[in-house]
Amino acid sequence: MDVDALRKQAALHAKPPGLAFHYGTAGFRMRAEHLDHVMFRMGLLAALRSKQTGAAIGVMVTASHNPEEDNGVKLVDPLGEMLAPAWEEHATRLANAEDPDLPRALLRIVEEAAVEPARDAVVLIGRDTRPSSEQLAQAAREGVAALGGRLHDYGLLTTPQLHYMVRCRNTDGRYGKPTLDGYYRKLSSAFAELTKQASRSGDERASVKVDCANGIGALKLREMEPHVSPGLAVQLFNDGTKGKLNHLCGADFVKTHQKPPHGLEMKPNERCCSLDGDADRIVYYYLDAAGAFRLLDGDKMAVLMSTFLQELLAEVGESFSVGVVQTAYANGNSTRFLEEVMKVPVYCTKTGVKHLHHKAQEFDVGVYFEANGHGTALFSEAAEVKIKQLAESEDRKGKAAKVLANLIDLFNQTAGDAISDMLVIEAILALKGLTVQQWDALYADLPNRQVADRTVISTTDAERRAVTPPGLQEAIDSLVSGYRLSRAFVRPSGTEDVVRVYAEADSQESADSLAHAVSLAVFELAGGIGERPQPGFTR
Ligand code: 16G
Ligand code: MG
Repeated sequence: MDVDALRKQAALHAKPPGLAFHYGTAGFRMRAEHLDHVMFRMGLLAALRSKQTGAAIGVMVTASHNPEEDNGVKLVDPLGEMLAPAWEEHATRLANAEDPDLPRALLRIVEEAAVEPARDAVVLIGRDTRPSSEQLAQAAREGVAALGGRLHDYGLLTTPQLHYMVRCRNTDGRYGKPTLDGYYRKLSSAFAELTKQASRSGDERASVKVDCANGIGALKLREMEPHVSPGLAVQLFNDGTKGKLNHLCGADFVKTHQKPPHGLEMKPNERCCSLDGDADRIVYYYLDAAGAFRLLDGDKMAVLMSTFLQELLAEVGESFSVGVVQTAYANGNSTRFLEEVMKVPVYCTKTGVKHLHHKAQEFDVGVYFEANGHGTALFSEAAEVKIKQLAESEDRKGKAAKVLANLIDLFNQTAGDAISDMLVIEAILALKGLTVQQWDALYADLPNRQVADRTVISTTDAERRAVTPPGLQEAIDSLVSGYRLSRAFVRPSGTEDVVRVYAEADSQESADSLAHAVSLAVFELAGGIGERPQPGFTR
């Protein structure tokens, strides 16, 4: 390492004094103006990780569903997965090192992680549409170059597309071609194969309205549209030409407020969905005949997908292990339906895709979803090989295996992907001849409410029980016991400076009132700051 050259480069990306940085649930996130040095250093870190693994590493510049003024960065590991936990710690230390200590901080990582500094490094970079993203991507590129790494800059990409590119590059093309065209072709040909078998009444083409959160999803769906248009009409809204990113629209807005996004006109029974700002989350919704808004969130998607996969697996007749992975936010009725009606084993992990993904990898077929719409299905290599082999035969088993084989290609198995999930949902609805209402009717959601408070607490049992402060969990338990079909928990957010409060019960009034009572208990017992929680606020 040429320390003098590095110091000179780093001096162009000086660390602002007095701020602490943390590689959180999904990387670094904060106001864009504080991130220049973080980006440069994540370029350095990606180069080191690449030298250590001998594989291409991804750097994604995005702050997902957060406001347009924010930005962030996350690193993508060789198989398209989230960065390994030990490297999250390296990332945090590197981002916080004072400028004069930077070379030393780098050397410490080289030693602790046994990096071979002379090895080649390859780093793939992608960014979302935020105004700050291009300049921040440039800082990351300079970081990679400062350690002699080779760069492939993909420019504008959705987060899952970057995950896909990384995986393709590191698997000699077995996962697909590491180009946008490769991504569109892989997904659209699997989608076409699947929907070819669907028996829609008449020649009516399926159609879906998509709220793109004024983000990258709009650009990429527009590019993909010609590839899927024979089977699916995609109408784009909030495509970034007028509105502000994630403002009053997008998957996070729709899920937390439980109402439609601005900028999308719905007619009763039309199928609509919302992506988030980097297109790794999706939720569906519609207006019922009475004009009421109905949300189909990650739990509804998990149920539809796992039910369909289970039916196909039963026809194929192999004894693959199957598991569904959720978090504490999963609606209680979705978990009950999966366990009691579908008889699928359900597991609960901490919030954050990396935790769900990790758990889902334990199964031949693992479906994971956060209620907020982030998820996918994973297939073990053994299951994929077997299924693709069975798909060669022309009998009944072979037919089911063919559908499964196409689903394997349609799911983005690197992380949740709104575009891929949308195509999976559309394919399943078409194949099963289900309307959005029939899908919704698989089980009824328990009314629920999420609020936030600024306090300090710690949790256990997949974040479902509070350990500190003393007395808080007892207070929650006693409040919960006053409602029917109720459940509530609190946990510190891993991405924002708040504690999240979740409550569900037999009616919306009860869920709201329980959420408010629990947030008051949190505020009082956990040293809340600012105003006392008011009833009815949602964030
Ligand atoms: C991030 C996470 C998501 C999590 C959300 C809220 C990834 C890729 N994304 O978007 O999984 O649900 O933050 O987390 O991990 P929080 O409740 O800890 O703030
Ligand atoms: Mg996102």
